Amino acid sequence: VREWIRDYCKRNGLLTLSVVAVITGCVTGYMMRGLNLSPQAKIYFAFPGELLMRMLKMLILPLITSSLMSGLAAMDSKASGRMGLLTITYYLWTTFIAVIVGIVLVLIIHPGTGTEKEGHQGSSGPVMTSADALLDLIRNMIPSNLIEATFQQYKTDLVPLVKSSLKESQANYVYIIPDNDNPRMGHPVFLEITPAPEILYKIVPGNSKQMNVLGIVIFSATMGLLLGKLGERGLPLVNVCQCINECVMKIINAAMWYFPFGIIFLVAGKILDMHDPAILAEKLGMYFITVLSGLFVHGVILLPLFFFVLTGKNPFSFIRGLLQALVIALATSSSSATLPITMKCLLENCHVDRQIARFVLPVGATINMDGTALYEAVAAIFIAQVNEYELDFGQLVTISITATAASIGAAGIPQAGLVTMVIVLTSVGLPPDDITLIVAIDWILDRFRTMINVLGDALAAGIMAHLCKKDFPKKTERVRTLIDYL
Ligand code: DAS
Repeated sequence: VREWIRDYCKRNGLLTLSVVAVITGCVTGYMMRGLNLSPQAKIYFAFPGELLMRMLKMLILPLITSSLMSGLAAMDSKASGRMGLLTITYYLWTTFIAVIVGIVLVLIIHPGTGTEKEGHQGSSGPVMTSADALLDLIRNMIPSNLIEATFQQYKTDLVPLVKSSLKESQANYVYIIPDNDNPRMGHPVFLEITPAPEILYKIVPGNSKQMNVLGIVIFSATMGLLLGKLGERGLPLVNVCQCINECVMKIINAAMWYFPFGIIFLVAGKILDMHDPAILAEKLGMYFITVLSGLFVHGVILLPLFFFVLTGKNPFSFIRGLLQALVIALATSSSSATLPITMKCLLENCHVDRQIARFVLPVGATINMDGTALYEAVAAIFIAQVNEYELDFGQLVTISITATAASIGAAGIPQAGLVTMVIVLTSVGLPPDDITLIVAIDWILDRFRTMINVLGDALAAGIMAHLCKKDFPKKTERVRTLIDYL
């Protein structure tokens, strides 16, 4: 028995602790809601969880740049070019399939009928149009400052300023764009002001320069490919990147023992902030079920099916090796922040080729978001149904394309998918401020769609590792078949 316990703790100790931590966080959060803590006390209580998020975010820039630069430089350009094409094709294909699943389900379940919009007024603030969002998406591909580009914790000093200016307008939700140098393109955030006795507020970071991990990926991938072409001359920098990559993975191993502790406070802090569940159940129950069932169909049926068809291996034994990453994705609702753990699970539990994991994962964490694409399509059609606005077939096609594009632009940070949804809504003439109908429960759905995002990236790495093994030439026929298939 002692042997078994020791072996179990070695293999699944951290995972078990993390799952127990999520459950403990939920229970603690619900139990503490009765204490009616002050906003300040809530911030202090959630502090260990904030440390966890900062630890993970600290690792993203070194991990993405060192993985991509050393991974791509070490590959011969023909192989990495073909693998890149295969990976991008697969990502686009699975994201589009996720959107179709979402559209079919929301048209069958029809959650938006009979949902009156009582107590919902449009926002009175400036609204970011889809053109703004699209421009912001392209802008994010060329980061003006790589270091600043990764993450910025949103400053909460904005809220007192906004609260004072909001009382007279009494708008339920307001878009605030506090960025002075470029007000229309800066940092749109959603402030959720519920007409409760005291004002409850939540800041959802907008789609803006603090989120262009996409730019870092493009920069690092380009550098990696160019380094590979330099041959001998590029080796010193490739070695530096490999050393950084190894060190980052060691830091992750050390930091991981803090995660269960941080998860408890991260989850409990979110539950403390949550609105009265009764309000949610009354308005958005069916919508919530529609999104979750779409994510289930895509994540538990379709993605494993693709994995089995393309590799011939059992997808669920592969997924078992990813459980730690999926729990972190659930706890942090950030696929970029989960990236270090996903990388560790792929290399150590799933034994995916390091070179392939280093390329497929960082690219996937920024542009491959099946869960987000599905969610944005469902949310847009739900909002149309609430507005009794009949969408024709052409508009459904538009939604499927814009939801795919918007998910590519969404960064892997909490509730980023909520912001890029502006593109989807305005593409079919829906009022973007109707996002406010779903903001209240977005933070819960965000966790589940982030899990599917992470799962999609990791399964893609497993598929590419199978198809793009070292003996490339022998697999050419197989690769050809896959591209035809996709
Ligand atoms: N939370 C995002 C992620 O990290 C997904 C989203 O916001 O839709 O993948």
